[in-house]
Amino acid sequence: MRFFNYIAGQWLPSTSDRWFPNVNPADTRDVIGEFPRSNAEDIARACAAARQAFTRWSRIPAPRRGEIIRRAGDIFTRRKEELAAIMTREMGKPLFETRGDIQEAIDTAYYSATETRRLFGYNTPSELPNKMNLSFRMPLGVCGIITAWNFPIAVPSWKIFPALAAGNTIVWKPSDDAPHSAVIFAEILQEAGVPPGVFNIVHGDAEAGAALVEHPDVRVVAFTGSTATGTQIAARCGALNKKVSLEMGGKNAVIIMEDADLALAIEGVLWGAFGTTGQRCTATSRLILHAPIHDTFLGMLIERARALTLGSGLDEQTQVGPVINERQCKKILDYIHIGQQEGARLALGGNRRTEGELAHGYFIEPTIFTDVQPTMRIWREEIFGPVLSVAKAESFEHAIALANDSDYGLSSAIYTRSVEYAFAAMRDIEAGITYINAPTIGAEAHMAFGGIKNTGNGHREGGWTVFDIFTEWKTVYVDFSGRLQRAQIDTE
Ligand code: UN1
Repeated sequence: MRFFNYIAGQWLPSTSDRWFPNVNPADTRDVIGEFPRSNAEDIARACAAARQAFTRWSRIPAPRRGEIIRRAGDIFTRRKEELAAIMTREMGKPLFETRGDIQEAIDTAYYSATETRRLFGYNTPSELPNKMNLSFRMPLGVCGIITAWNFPIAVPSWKIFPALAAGNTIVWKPSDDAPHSAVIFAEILQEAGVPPGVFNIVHGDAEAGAALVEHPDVRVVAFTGSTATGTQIAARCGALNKKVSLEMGGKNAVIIMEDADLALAIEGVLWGAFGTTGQRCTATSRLILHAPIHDTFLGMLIERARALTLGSGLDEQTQVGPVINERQCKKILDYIHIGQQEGARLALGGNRRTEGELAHGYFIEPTIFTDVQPTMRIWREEIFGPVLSVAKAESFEHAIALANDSDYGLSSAIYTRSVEYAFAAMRDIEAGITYINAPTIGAEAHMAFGGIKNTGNGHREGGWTVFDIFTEWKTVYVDFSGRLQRAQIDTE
């Protein structure tokens, strides 16, 4: 079956007439369909449609746009089960997770719809008499959106709904590992009443992504993906004077102190490290254990991680699905090899699993390395797979220092019953997000989401902060004095 780009409200093939297959990572015999491998010409068509649609869309009263977005939330709710199965089939994570992914988009739709009544500007006294100073938010125009496959609906929704709410139009290049979910996104927006041209999808790989970044009509690029790609995009956007918002890698640490509720912490670490098969930018990939509980906790953790059920995400029993593709599978196995060579101790897992049905997919066992030193690559580099590196901390200060010894700064967590440790950690951990007695994953739609250091470039999606990405400020001076008043000069 062939799927198409969505441009100006129509389903169109690429002018390249090239296609890429979309394959189920749990069973590569299962080919979902072929999608257009689009080029710069397709991008130009989509941008033209988005540019043309902008004037009308941006002038619709924001709360009316909000009604359309709210309707999209309703349709996502209605199509949740069907869409969850589509997502799981193309990107692997278990159904209970894809349902959650869609719920995050529903929450974001309702949140964004509500914010259309609160796109506040501000006013302030003028320094001159009979003059009023106002500021309000303006949409930018065409937004270029480029996303990853691990949250095929939620993460795009963090960008798409607020961008639309603010009055922008969109060209979206979804991941080529999750293009079918994007097709459903378009169907839903179409049914909700988003006019043709306001929202466009161009499928493809880096060629289409690069063309989108370059296109002169695109005023802001919002990207979620690897730090390597994001950094290149930022460089181009810098040269082209475009606004750019980046959500990139993570190497998220959890600290478990000796006074923690260990049973609770085990649940948090298992979910943080092996949920979504470790393929989240917020995944727990570093575990810092306070020395007094190091051995006990590790024993408990290994026992529980060993019992996790691997399999197709379409099977309701499955706890850990496949990794996304051959390339990632190889990369993760390479890192496991690197960890062993570096001298870390492989305490659990480490292998690709190929018995029975698993032979047809990309399954890697939950893997735990202990005795990891902060200089090791497995401690420093984002692996994006089910691999957890464990280090021992002699004290609270040591734990914080280990957590902060990272080039990334997205999510973090501490398990403790101490008010002193908890509040010091909130202040001292260098990350965009810190959880107290909860895993590193679990962002909510109405809270700012993003990270510091190599994780981002200072922007925050989620919450009202996302409107800083998708709007520009207009400053207005209204002089009703009836005479020329020169600022800074006519001060008497
Ligand atoms: C991501 O991995 O790109 O809090 C986003 C979480 C999810 C979002 C993850 N709600 O982990």
